[in-house]
Amino acid sequence: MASEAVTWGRSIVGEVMGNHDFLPHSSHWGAFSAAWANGELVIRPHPQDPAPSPLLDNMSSAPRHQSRIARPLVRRGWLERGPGPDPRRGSDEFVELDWDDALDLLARELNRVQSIHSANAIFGGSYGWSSAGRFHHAQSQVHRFLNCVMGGYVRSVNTYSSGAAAVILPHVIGDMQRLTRHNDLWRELADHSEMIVAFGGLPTRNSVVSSGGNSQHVAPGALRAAAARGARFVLVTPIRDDFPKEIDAEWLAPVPGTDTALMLGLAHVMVDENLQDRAFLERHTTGYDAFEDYLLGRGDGCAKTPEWAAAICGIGPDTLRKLARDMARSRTLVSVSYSLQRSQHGEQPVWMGIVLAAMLGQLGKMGGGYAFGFGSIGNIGKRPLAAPIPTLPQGKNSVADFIPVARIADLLLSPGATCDYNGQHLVYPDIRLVYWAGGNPFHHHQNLQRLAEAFQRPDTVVIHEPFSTASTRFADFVLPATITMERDDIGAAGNDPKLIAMHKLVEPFGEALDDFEIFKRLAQRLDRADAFTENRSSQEWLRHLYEPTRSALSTAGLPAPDFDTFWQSGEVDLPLSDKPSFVRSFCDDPENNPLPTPSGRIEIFSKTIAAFGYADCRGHPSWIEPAEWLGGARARQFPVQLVANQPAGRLHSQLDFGSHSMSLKVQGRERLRLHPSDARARGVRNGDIVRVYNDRGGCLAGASIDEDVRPGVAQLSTGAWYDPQAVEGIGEVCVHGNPNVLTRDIGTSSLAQGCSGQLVLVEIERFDAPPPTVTAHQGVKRAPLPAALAERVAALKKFSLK
Ligand code: PGD
Repeated sequence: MASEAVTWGRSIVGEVMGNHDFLPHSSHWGAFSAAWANGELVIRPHPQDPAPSPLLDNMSSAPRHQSRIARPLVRRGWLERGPGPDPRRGSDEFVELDWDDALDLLARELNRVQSIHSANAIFGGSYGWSSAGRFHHAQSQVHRFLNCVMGGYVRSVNTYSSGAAAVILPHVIGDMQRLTRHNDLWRELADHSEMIVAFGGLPTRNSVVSSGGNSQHVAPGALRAAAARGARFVLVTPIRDDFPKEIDAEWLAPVPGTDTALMLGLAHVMVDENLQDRAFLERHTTGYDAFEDYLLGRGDGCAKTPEWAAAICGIGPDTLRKLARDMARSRTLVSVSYSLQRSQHGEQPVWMGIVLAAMLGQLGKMGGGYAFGFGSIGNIGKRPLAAPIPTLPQGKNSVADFIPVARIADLLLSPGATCDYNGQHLVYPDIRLVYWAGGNPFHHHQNLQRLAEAFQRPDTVVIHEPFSTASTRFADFVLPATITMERDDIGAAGNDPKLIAMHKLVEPFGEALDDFEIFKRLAQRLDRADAFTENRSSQEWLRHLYEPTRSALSTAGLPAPDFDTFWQSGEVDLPLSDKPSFVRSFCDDPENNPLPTPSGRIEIFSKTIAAFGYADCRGHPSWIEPAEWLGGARARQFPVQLVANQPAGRLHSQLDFGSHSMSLKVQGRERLRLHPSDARARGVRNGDIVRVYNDRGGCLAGASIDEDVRPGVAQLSTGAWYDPQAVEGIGEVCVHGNPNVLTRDIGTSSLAQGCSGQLVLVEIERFDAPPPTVTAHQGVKRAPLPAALAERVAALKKFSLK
């Protein structure tokens, strides 16, 4: 073990603050140590983290926040009427039950659904980031429970983050995980790139976060090093701050959602001026000719000239010409962020970015080529590990049915309907029970009003949550879960060089239990405890999951401390792989290292995709007009393009009440940024409350006037806890500023059906009435169990489980 790690661990374990030890722990936004003192967590970032995240500040008040759930809650209407669709779900009151009663009722309901409708009627996709910690990872726990105890569940595939890319990339170049997680891009950028053209920017607000942990935030340092060496950054984004302010960069602000047209304009210049690398295209790609026919308008009579592109994207043709020439002259990295593909036809810019990099002939070269998701999440661009990290086995799912993750409302609303997906026709099963742990669908899904309707359809909805998020209001069973600080765990992530001993920092709130413990007690009631626990306690699981890592370290001849030593010292350094990326191996020797695509090459034209016959995703990248963009007819009614992107003050909706998150709000509401010209046209001043609306819904937000936003564009990040209230004169709006009341619930295309929540057309007006109080953080409505219902609970419990 590295000596620094030993020092850090020991000093933390030994250091006393008042009567409290500083103990190591980890989160998606950084490793830290903390002590629980005077009702607050006092937090110190990991000493080796060069740029700790301010998101750590959100955690201090979390353990005892008023939105914590102390006892199991069951919805009153469910207790009175039993399972079944119910329009009151979402607005009903909850009653408190003790754990035994709540779990007895739930075990009976699980048993009922499984025996009458089968495991195909249980939706356990349960999407969400939950918390760092490899054992208590809520999604893994719920999947394991449903597989080992219930015989399976209808699952979801892909993520809200990168659903479009995950499906298109394997057709074009290879698996997304391998492409994004097996490289050393931050170092290459610092040392080699001459020009970085970043479509969607390189937002450090996003790269602070990594699922599972991010003990070292390397992005700011790498960007500074590249800038100091003279690297040139060109940011193609409607919002200038998708990049650190202090580093010089050129800002091109296109009409949102038009990056593919812009890239086609660049490609046209390359052909026109013979700047493309024909030898690279010849040896490494397939289908270039068909694409060139489209580019030059040989088939459709429309050449994708810089003038054509400029009319769509709003960046002048001369600027495009110069940019294309400069890209061809320099060692250029074409970077495409996650955000670009989180909108209708989001597959296209991901694909077109690869084509551009291939035309430049720079794929596989140090500091050049193509990057996807670089800056969108912390561990992309960091070297992968050469040792396994602890992983909870999830068991075997015997149910074949699945949905692309963002089709949840369609699934619940339309059993029996079909959905195109990646060449398949999926049929939505009839879902009777929804089980969620570790996610907040009433933050993350699009068109929340439609989702509310969808959640009223199943017989029963179950959620495990530490906090009273909006999603808990739409459940029948709300089971209080611990937060990571209330339990021991192991922190690790695929591209992070440290395994962290996550020590319990504080006693659980109220009667909250770990997800594992809740599932164990349910499994006992269903006579499947052994299948779920394998007769291990949670402490025994930690030791068990640590062992493969220890053994791999030992085999590699590296320091491999036993579990107790690891636990006491606080961390272990993990080795990094120095294998070249598969793209570099392919580029160096394409004949011997073919890509995992049908042709073994980069597919500029994909016969497979063309054969699917989708109008919204053709055989080569193309510009397809989205339904909601500033150049379309709908913009006459709703003339502002809202960018609903990731928040700077928190991860998604997590710890929205935390001090850093709250410090970025305006009058306690989510900040909406808009250009001075748009504010002036609407009589909006800095700090005003505004109503943001379209024909789907509306929300209130706090205005912040800002030249860093393109005219005609506004930005309202996701994650403010959904707080719908009836407001006189305008009907129901989210008074807190959740943009997903506005977004459209459609897939990116028939190919990937990814989340398309990033862009939506809206109108904005000043809200002059007395502003309604934001209640989102106050906790769910609950009451003690009334006597009449206590009798009903007793009666329900008499039904045998068999
Ligand atoms: P989180 O806020 O991280 O959001 O959606 P996601 O559902 O992941 O929710 C995690 C929940 O888990 C929190 O409520 C937290 O309290 C709970 N939790 C934490 N630890 C535990 C635990 O140990 N046990 C249990 N049971 N619960 C726990 C994020 C999703 O939103 C994502 S990934 C993206 S990229 C999307 N982005 C956009 C977007 O760009 N634009 C729009 N309009 N919408 C989006 N939604 C998506």
